[in-house]
Amino acid sequence: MEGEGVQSRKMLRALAGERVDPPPVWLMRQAGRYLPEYRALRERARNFLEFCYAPALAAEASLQPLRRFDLDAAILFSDILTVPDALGRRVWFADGEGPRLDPLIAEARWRFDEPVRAVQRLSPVHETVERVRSELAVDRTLIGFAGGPWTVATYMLQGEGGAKDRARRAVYERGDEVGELLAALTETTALHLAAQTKAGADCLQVFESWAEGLPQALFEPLVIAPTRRLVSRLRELGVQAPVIGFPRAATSEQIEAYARETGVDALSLDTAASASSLRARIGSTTPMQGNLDPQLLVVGGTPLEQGVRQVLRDFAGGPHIFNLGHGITPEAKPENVDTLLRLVRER
Ligand code: 1CP
Repeated sequence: MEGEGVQSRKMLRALAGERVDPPPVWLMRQAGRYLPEYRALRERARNFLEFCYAPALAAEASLQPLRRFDLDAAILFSDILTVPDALGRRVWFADGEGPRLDPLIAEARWRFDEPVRAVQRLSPVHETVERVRSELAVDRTLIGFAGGPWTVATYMLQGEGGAKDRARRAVYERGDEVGELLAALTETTALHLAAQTKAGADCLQVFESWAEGLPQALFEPLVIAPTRRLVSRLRELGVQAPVIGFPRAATSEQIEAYARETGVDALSLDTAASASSLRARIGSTTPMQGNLDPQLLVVGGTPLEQGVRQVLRDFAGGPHIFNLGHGITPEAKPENVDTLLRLVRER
């Protein structure tokens, strides 16, 4: 029926190639510390991973931004580092320092569990998806996600985010083992994403947050090939949901190759990328998401207004999902999100 059911999910229409006007909007890290209600909820779990594995709390965190703002989509509340945890690696979140893991590169023999067993451990995350879908309005899209294999591998290899120097060194020094790690991550991630769609996720985003700084010779084996395998494995598993790829801070040549060769259905662009010049390279039909500077949600005012208009102009050549170029920061002001929504939708 017109206006009801799945057809009314604007983000899915944009992902199917429709130029929806005004574009659907969601914001990376829309659930998070900039919201006082998130900070209160977060205190109810002993640590961050426990929070991610508590379906009632995680579902509430996913829904909080939609209770406050008229966003077109909810994103599962979880983290990309649940996958290494499920693979049996130790993961913890030091307050104010970001994630930490026991680094594989310090070990003579790399051990991690079987993908099928790992994904069973992620069942609380899949239950969160089910809970969010059951509470989410029928016209809102639900996004499932995981980290890209290389991005998650960098955390597993060197034990933290930031500079990937030691992870890259491992690629040169222990290439076969890195290949096995990427294969295990690709399979686990495919099973994890398939379970999310089975639980009710409408579309999927693959966060390749550490696609940056790779030499040309490594982008293909570390980013493109594992992503292509991930997407084809998803299709083999019967998953039809569209997949958005986010190759953050890759060069425009690399983003173009990623768009052409991995099989992703849509591209999420980071803050520095230019939608109009990428459109000139890869055509007007690929849905593109992005890419307002998250700092503008801290600053607000005229710079925010100019930034929103600039993004709308830059993405006007094809299907667009309005988003940030990277996650919201804890300093963002919630009232600036209201302003952003008003600016995107006013005509
Ligand atoms: O309690 C807290 O506020 C801890 C901060 C936090 C939050 C809110 C972390 C730790 N993870 C999350 C949730 C999260 N992580 C979501 C939830 C859904 C939403 O968007 O609202 C998502 C999609 C992620 C994905 C994620 N985690 C990425 C990819 C996106 C990106 O930012 O590039 C990455 C790289 C991570 C690792 C991670 N987990 C947490 C932090 C602070 C980080 C990044 C730190 C780093 O290594 O630089």
